[in-house]
Amino acid sequence: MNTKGQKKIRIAVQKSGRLNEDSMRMLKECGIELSNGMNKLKSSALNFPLEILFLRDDDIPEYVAQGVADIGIVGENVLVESKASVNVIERLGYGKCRLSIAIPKGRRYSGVKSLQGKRIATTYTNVLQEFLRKQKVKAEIHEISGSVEIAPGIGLADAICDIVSSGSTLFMNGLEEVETVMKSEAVLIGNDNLSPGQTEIIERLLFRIRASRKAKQNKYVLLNAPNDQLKKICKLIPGMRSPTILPLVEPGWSSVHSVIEEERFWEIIEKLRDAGAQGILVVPIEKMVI
Ligand code: PRT
Ligand code: ZN
Repeated sequence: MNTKGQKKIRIAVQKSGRLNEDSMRMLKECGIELSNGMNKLKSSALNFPLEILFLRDDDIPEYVAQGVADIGIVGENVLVESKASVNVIERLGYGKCRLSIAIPKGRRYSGVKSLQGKRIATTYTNVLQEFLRKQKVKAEIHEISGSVEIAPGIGLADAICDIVSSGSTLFMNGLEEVETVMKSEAVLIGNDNLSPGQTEIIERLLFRIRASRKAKQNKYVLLNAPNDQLKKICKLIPGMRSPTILPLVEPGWSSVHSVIEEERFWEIIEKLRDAGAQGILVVPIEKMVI
């Protein structure tokens, strides 16, 4: 399908499943309002040149490659398995999981060579094949489409290669993770034949996605500091450019405002307290444009 010159982009999103909710939340955080419910096959944005196609995740890479959709959101595991010719535009930071090989608990395992000649059940035959080739291991790959974790228990395979996130599915099926084949998260993919008009719309969307993600990774912090400690405190919270310092009515004290990274939150708060900061307030940030 030729989408060149269009002043609108079509994004493919998983219709239902693990990536649907987070993907729709991300679009909402980008200020995108939809014209109808999500039970339809497609939906148009009311305030952005965007149309959403709701599809099964396995179909998304190929539909984007063919230009049925211009961009799409899919797990990297599905993308790599599909071998579709698309570009990864942005890693989105949700839907994190790993594709791992697991064997029945207690079975002897002394490295990847232990898989030589074994039967491995998986939905991800391409990814597994490539992994085994790189490891120079020859094993029998059994393609099954669902409930991979029960394959060893019913004698269908010696090992499995499947998606793991918390590990509880493996645990409940008496399996033990022995190799990580790939790590995965949701990615925004794009057709490699987009018009300048479409690229511009995607850039606008990306700007919003990044601002929302950045906001989540940071917190706004306000605190009171004795003036003789200001230098030390400002060093701990340098912020986007530099912190804001406002004098308090009480002599010898100032209010300091800045931004800190969520990841280093506790470490920084402890150091701020040690440096004499008081009345520390930490506030979520809605959007962050640098
Ligand atoms: O219907 P459709 O084909 O669109 O969806 P699907 O059923 O094929 O996929 P879905 O919705 O299960 O997953 C979509 C994507 O979410 C995957 O391709 C991954 O990129 C990502 N993802 C993140 C996961 C998981 N976490 C996950 N835990 N996909 C699947 N699982 C399953 C896994 O297959 C196993 O059965 O959850 C189980 C393991 O989870 P834990 O927490 O017990 O380890
Ligand atoms: Zn699927």
